[in-house]
Amino acid sequence: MTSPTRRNFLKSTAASAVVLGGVAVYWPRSAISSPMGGMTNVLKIPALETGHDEGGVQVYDLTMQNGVTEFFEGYQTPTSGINGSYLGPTLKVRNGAAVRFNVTNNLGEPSTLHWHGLHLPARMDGGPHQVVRPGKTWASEFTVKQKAASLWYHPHLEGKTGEHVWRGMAGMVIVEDTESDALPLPNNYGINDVPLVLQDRTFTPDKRMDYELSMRSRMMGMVGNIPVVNGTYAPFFEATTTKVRLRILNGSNASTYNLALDSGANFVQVATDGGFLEAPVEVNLLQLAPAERAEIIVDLVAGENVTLLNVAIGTSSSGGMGGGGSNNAPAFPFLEIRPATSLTQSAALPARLTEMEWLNPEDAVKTRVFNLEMQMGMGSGGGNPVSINGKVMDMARIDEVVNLGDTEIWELRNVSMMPHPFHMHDVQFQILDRNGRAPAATEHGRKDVVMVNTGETVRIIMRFEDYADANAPFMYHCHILEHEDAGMMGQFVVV
Ligand SMILES: [Cu+2]
Repeated sequence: MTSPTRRNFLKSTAASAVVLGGVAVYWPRSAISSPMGGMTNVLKIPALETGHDEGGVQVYDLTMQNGVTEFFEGYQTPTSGINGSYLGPTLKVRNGAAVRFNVTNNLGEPSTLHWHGLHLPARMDGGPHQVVRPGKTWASEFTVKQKAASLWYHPHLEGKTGEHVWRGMAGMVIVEDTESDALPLPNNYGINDVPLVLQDRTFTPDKRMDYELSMRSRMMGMVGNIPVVNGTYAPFFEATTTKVRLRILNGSNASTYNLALDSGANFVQVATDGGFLEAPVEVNLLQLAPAERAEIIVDLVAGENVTLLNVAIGTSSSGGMGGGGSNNAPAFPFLEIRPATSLTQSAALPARLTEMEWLNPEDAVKTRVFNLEMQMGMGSGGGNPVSINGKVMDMARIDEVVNLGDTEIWELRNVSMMPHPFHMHDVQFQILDRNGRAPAATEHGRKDVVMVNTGETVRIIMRFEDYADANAPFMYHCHILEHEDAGMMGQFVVV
């Protein structure tokens, strides 16, 4: 389905191209049509919620609710959000702070709210066991215990996560600490420190975004054909400083984005899923799988517009289905950045951002193997389309038991015909290697999602500190939400 588009780009004579890691990347400027004749809508910035103090606990009131959102002028699209009609506020928390998230469910149906990337007790995680019934409020209370990072939150109801996220329920979490306070990075929220929730949605002719799974989307995940950023269609952002920091979340259900600037210029990545890289990394292309985050710094020139694109990627070297098994989206613009004619000078980037404590494979007491599997022709055999180690998610089954304090290696083997973004709850991990090769600099940091490509074995290492509870499991799963909903998920407890 994507191959005709790719062929068109390959034939284009006006294409810019780079080769990165043996993969050719194209963004033919003339071929990218701006939606509806231009990027015409001001980028929405989610409200910043810093909570209020109740006896030393920072309290955040969050209400899951239904509403309508005007993506297209004159059309009221039914959606769901948190404290609003689509998406939710950005929650700012501090390392070391006691926090309480009061989650009220006004959806008229059960849901949950999961704190993706946060290190907390399993009972506070908002996973499929922490169902919030309609009309009820669930309090998630814990002490923030991790470094500065851009995290997020979204529903995690068994079998319904894809639909609930699709309707609009998601938001970002920003953790700050003394280290992030001290770094000379742009940190003026909404001005030069901008959250970008990247998503794609499919709209009907009357602009509803119905969640109806086809045979294809059951297998490949729900992929839309209209990009939205912070719930904004065809957005632009007016910048006033020479550097902007973009906190980017791939908030899609199933799409992998390959981000570049239309100028082909480099930008600087400063953070991965779980916080700062040790040092800034300069790139001109950044791949984000579903649920992955990155913070990047973009240099701007007064009066010169620059567009953040999703670019098309040629995957001729990849095995299986000629690369057609990937969910790489075709080329399109996400966001036009319009610098003012006069910009405030931003500080130079520091050479070092943080110090990582690198986990040593020799300290690992156990290696667990996770086979990521798909079965084609599910109609004939009646088997489940996706599984991990031959098993489909069972809420009543604990798959793995981990000992508190242990360092472990998890060996993720993709034996299926498409890439799977693997996510684990509880802790941030580090990538040891991909098929024996060291990870790229862009993912050499704290991670909670890792793309495992077809035929690839990715080894990750983590240490299980805190929060032992034999009766409350954490999840691990594919973050293509339709795979998760179909049971590509398992449970572990820390004891
Ligand atoms: Cu998957």
